Amino acid sequence: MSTTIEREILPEEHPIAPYLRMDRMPHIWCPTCGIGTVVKCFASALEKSGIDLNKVSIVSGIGCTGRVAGYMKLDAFHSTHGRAIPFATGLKLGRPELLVTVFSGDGDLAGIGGNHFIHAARRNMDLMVIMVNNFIYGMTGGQNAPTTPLTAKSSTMPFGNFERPFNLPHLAASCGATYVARWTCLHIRRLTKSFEEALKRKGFRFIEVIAPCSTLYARLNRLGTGLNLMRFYHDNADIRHGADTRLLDIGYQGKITCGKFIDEERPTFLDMMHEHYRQTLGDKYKPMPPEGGMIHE
Ligand SMILES: Cc1ncc(C[n+]2csc(CCOP(=O)(O)OP(=O)(O)O)c2C)c(N)n1
Ligand code: SF4
Ligand SMILES: [Mg+2]
Repeated sequence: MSTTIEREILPEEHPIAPYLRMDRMPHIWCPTCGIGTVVKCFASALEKSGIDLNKVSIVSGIGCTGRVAGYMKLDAFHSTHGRAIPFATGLKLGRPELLVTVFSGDGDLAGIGGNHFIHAARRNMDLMVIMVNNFIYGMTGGQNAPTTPLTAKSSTMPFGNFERPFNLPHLAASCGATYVARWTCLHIRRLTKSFEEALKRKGFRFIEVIAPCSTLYARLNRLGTGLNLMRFYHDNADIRHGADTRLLDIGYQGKITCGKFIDEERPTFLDMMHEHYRQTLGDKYKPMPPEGGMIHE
């Protein structure tokens, strides 16, 4: 006799339903895709942090991951491909009291949006950037991304990739990011804790999450389903906090070094700007909008 308890789960019963636009469900993601897991961890971190959700906004670019902004019940902006960071930068400068998060894919943030990424890190722009790295352009058919590991197959590199991929934690750290971490979708508790930590910090915080794209990356490389990739993460993820970011390259089906690599304080773009104008203009400097103050209250 089956012991399964069958009952209807109402949308409002789901623990993260209050953080989602349930009227947009069902979502577009494939079975065993990793993006939903990252959303769950982010929602849990928001809940645990106790932050006023009216002060949190989320900006995405385009892609399967880019859909996140449309599904989260926050002030959300689904911007154009590669432009999540400049959009978020404008938002932060115009409304400095907001906690601005960016949630997008590896192609969006490191491919077409790569230039914006490096400059936001260089400026220590006060943004929390979550990148779902599935090693491929998922939404558009599995094209090679700047993260595709050497020799891995993609739809545009059917005989295997021969371009050297980015080591993104190293790119972010060497450009000036003040918080840098990497996890996989399997590390749900550590990832949630990292999100919580980053939500409470200032400056350019970058969290890379290695996630399965079961439909394209896994299929083109005959790696099985998302579950097989989760097993792979289990056997091959190596947690090394504070590891030298130069050593974090990811080879095809190789070890994935995870952990928190950078956590340091440095004045943000806005701190630097206010200080500079205060020094050069003295009393004539009237910050607009008021530093840290509410514009509409
Ligand atoms: C200017 C522009 N160029 C190209 C595209 C097509 N496009 C949409 S999503 C995407 C890739 C998304 O890849 P990634 O950011 O890794 O997201 P994923 O789907 O893997 O989550 C591309 C090339 C577009 N929408 N706009
Ligand atoms: S194509 Fe890949 S990244 Fe996009 S929803 Fe499907 S599994 Fe996820
Ligand atoms: Mg991708």
